[in-house]
Amino acid sequence: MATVTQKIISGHLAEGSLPEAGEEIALRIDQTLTQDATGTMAYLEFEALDIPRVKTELSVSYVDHNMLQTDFRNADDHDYLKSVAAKYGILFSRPGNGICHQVHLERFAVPGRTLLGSDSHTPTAGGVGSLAIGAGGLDVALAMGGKPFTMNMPEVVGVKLTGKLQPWISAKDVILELLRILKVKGGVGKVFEYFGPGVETLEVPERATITNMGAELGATTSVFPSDEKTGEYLWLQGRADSWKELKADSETDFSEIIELDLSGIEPNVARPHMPDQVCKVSELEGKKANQVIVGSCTNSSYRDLMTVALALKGKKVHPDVSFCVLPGSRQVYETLARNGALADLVSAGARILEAACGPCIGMGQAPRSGAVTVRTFNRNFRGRCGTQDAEAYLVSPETAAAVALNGTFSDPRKLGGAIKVPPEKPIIDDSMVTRPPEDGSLTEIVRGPNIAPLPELRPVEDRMEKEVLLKTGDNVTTDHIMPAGAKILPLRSNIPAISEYVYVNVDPEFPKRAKEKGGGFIIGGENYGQGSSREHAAIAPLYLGVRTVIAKNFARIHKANLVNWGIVPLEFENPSDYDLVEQGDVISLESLEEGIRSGKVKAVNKTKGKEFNAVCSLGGKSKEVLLAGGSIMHAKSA
Ligand code: MIC
Ligand code: SF4
Repeated sequence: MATVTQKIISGHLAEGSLPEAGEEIALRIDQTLTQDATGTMAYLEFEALDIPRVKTELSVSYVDHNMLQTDFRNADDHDYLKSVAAKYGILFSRPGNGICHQVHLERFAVPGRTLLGSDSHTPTAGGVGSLAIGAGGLDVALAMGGKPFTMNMPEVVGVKLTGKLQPWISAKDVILELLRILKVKGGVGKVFEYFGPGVETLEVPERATITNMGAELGATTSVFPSDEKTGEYLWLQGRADSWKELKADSETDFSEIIELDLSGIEPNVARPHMPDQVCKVSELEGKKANQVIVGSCTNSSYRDLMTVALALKGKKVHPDVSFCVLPGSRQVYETLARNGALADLVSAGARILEAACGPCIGMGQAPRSGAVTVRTFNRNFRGRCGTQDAEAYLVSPETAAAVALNGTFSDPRKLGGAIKVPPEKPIIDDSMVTRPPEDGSLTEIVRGPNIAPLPELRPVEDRMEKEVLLKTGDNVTTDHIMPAGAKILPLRSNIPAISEYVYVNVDPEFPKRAKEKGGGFIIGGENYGQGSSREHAAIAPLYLGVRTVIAKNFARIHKANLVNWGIVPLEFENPSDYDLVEQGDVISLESLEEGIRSGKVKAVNKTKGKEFNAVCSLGGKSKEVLLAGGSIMHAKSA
């Protein structure tokens, strides 16, 4: 008797049997995906491992983030990725083919298989019953090399769906409802597995919207069962052979059950500047909006864009609104183009962008200063849209259509008769996925001048005495630590250059101070490092000399990234000791090696003359990796 999650995990354990939640496990990985913004690092790391060809069933390298070609940098990186893919046996999804998660769901995700992706929204593939997990690039590089992925056995929370969504309400409203209840750290250490009679009322793209944004709960992943709807979706994609049925045996296998009646859900919106600041759209009725954007890996499926096209057909968007649409994949783009829906969107006044992440990661379409921007995306952290003082709101495609038409927040149910978009046979054309040659060994890797070598790595020092360079509050995101956007993203393959932007929107002096002081500590609150999987939020601070972060607790992927790069993640044993430390204090840690092994480190605040204990809560394998100075050092010493 087991849940879908437990079944997939037990079938993929590299050793032993299913342990208790919280214990370290090693999971065999069937598929990997990378995207360009994390991929350049992941492949530089893969090259460093010196393995001739990937050992996975399938590895795909996508180009979807760094798509603005304002100078040579991004284009050079694309060519680097293309050549690496050919050399090592990786499929290369060319720029223009779409957002990694949308394309992977359509073309490659398989029920019951494991997928590790260097992007936090990899769980999108959970929409077809794949166990899909986001990780740092180094973990993905190791998985491509055939190494199992180390993580803690998650608790499996069952989300029991009953009822049926009302017209004009959609999957985005469901996941926003969960975020309202559970908040951005409500899912740490958990997998959310959906079950119950409501499941069959949701099509795969809707399920994928929900699993995608489970990342915002901090969850390890989210997964739906694989049922007839999954079979139908895969059949429409010409992949009926990939289907197999997969469901939980009984409700009693879940560690906890959350019940959600779909019939009672209303249009929701996440207010600035966190995805869990959720209220009902009706509470904001009449508030003026300057920009509306439909797209991102959360809401860019054929179903979503078709819904918007039908809602806008024959109408015009409000003249005060800049309205943009980004299809999630070339498949969605072409299908809409051929069935006329694209013409309806253009005629309504939409600015159509290419199939990519685009404005979701601040790559263009930054709104005007002080703007209210309404997006179907998954993250609304301050400044992520490219405008520091803009207010970003997250909504469903239905609500986005209503706001675009009215120029103000308005309940989509007022748009009139219900719209239903049944699944349709899409245009299938994989010609923008380049397959690697049988033997890539002679392929020459193309390296532009923007590609810099990896920083120097060394084992953890036994004694550290340094200043606190920065003290942050709770829920600090990796967008705070290592911002993205059109100016900074092109530096992803150049650590010395990108390190100049660490914490720049929080404290512009941070990089200079860190260098002047020869490195130091960062003190964090709860859920430190939530959000994206970008390992640059570990590597760039490391380059500036940050070798220990002491926080109340950490988000999963960021903590793993710190360990992978030999940065010590410590947690205050007594959370109130956080108050004992201020920026500028000198902290000393003695006998760190022994402390990491035993799990407890004694810290002395020399400035305040106070002592406190810090916990190093890591499994045995992770401790070894950390002490060696990170995964690359560990792999080399093996
Ligand atoms: C994001 O949505 O923040 C990103 C950009 O896709 C990141 C990856 C990255 O920083 O490259 C993510 O979600 O992991
Ligand atoms: Fe791209 Fe945005 Fe999805 Fe990240 S959240 S993968 S930036 S579309």
